[in-house]
Amino acid sequence: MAIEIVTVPDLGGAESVDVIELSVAVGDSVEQEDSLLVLESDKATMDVPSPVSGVLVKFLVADGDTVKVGDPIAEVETIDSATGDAVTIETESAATEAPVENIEPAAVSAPAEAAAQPAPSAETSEQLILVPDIGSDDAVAVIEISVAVGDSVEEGDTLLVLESDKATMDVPSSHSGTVVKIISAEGDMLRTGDQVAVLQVSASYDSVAEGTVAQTSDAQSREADASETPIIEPLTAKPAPAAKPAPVSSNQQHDVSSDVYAGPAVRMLARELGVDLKKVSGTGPKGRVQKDDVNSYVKAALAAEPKASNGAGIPAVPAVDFSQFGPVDTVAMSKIQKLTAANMQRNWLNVPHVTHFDDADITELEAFRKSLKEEGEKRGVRVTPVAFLIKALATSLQAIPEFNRSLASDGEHYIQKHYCNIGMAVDTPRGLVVPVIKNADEKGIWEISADIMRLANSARDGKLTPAEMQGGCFTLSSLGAIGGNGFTPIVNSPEVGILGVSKSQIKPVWNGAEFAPRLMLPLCLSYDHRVINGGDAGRFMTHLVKLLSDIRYLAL
Ligand code: CAO
Repeated sequence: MAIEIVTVPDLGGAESVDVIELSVAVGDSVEQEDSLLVLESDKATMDVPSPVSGVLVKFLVADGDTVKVGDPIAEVETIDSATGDAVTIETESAATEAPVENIEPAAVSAPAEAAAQPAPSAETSEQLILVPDIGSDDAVAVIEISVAVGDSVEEGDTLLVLESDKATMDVPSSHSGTVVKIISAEGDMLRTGDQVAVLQVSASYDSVAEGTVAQTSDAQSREADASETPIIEPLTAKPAPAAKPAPVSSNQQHDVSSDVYAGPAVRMLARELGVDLKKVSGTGPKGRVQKDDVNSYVKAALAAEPKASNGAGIPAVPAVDFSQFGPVDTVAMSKIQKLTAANMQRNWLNVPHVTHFDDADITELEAFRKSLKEEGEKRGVRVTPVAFLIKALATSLQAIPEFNRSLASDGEHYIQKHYCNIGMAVDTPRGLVVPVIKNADEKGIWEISADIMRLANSARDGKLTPAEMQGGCFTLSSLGAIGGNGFTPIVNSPEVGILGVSKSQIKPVWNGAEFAPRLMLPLCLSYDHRVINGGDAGRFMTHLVKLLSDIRYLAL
């Protein structure tokens, strides 16, 4: 008898690791490099492969144990490499005591051939696979059926996966063969000994491997539905090593698309992360999927996500390495800038925008505004065109209440507001913020001007309270002090309109008799075309222009 003691290999610097999975059962035949168990450190998992082909005699560790380099972890009885004969191990199993002379000559002399290409006339029998000892009397749920009827499976391949409150476990096939019936379904609650599946197995293989146990052979009459045929209870003893067919090629092992070679810990991780294990390439022995494979898959998926979609199936702008063209810095965006970016994109994608343009003649307004300068200094208030714009907007919202609405979330109603708060975009070093001038319809120019100064200063000092930025009905974005002929502002949804204001300029305006120099203020009204139609927008803009061009109307 030749027993190989398997020890913990070099752990790559880790002092100790945990045993997180026993990948085979005592008595199982293993090929050289087959994973015996899985170890896990803080950083990685690793399979411990069998150094030899043979039969697992015993584990010297248990799931959950902590081990270090050189610790003995398993005993594997080797196969005589010169003859291919198994070195019989001492167990209580009748099957494992089967004398070598009971073995079919072909299986002994050319096991690989026998396994890979069974004789066409070989008889087959059915093998019922039961739930192994799950260490508890409680029923556990079937969370995954890992094979389909017609699939070829190798002994040890996972047929289905069970999950209790505490752990998941693979139910391995105790035989090699073809799945002819799956008895359990996903969601079933199973106990030790419950029926799982029926395999069609080679009778010659079984007569050798299982020795003393009778099998029903009916290869000629076998139909896919095994329910019509007697089912043979599985053997408890494991096949003698020599009787195990030589392993099929790795392609054959993985020619079944539904066959995922992964342990319970990996399956649990995949489920937690919502990963379909069939899409993960295994880098472990024989393509076994390991935790690192699942993690790499998730990382790759996350990295690829922006390329695939930008929220509405829109292709994202490709990333560019600008440093190839010249020196660059990567600067972190402020919280406000990130929020603004997200809001702008959301509003741009959600709102069908239309922008309506007009000019208001503010020659008289400016003359009046300038006349307020002295009194403003006494009051400590500076009056700019923005105060008149806010007052004119509030008045226009009352005249054309369609602009004081929001679309209800059901998309089938709108909310008509009976209050009038005007948001004012303020340019600050940290980014764009929009404080709200409350009840602007009830305030005069002095009060509105005081609000503008207070809120603009708070905004620039980063001292706005959330309440000062809430409740807006409509937004004003004034770039008049900066410049420009016009722009198309983005609606600050769920508001339905925003007024962009550009720099006023003296322009020649035809008065019916001649061109007269007038101070013209460019106005740009963007609106949500789901709520506002072009007629509403035209009426709103005309009303606004009238108020600004003749501020006496503001007093009415
Ligand atoms: N045309 C010409 N001059 C204008 C003007 C216009 N449309 N609007 C304002 N001005 C003048 C003012 O009269 C003032 O000049 P005086 O002192 O000689 O009277 C000067 O520009 C400076 O104004 P201000 O910016 O200090 O104050 P304001 O009331 O005009 O604007 C505020 C306040 C908060 C709206 C402004 O400072 C601001 O931040 N604007 C940027 C808004 C923005 O970023 N919008 C884009 C948002 S993204 O869509």
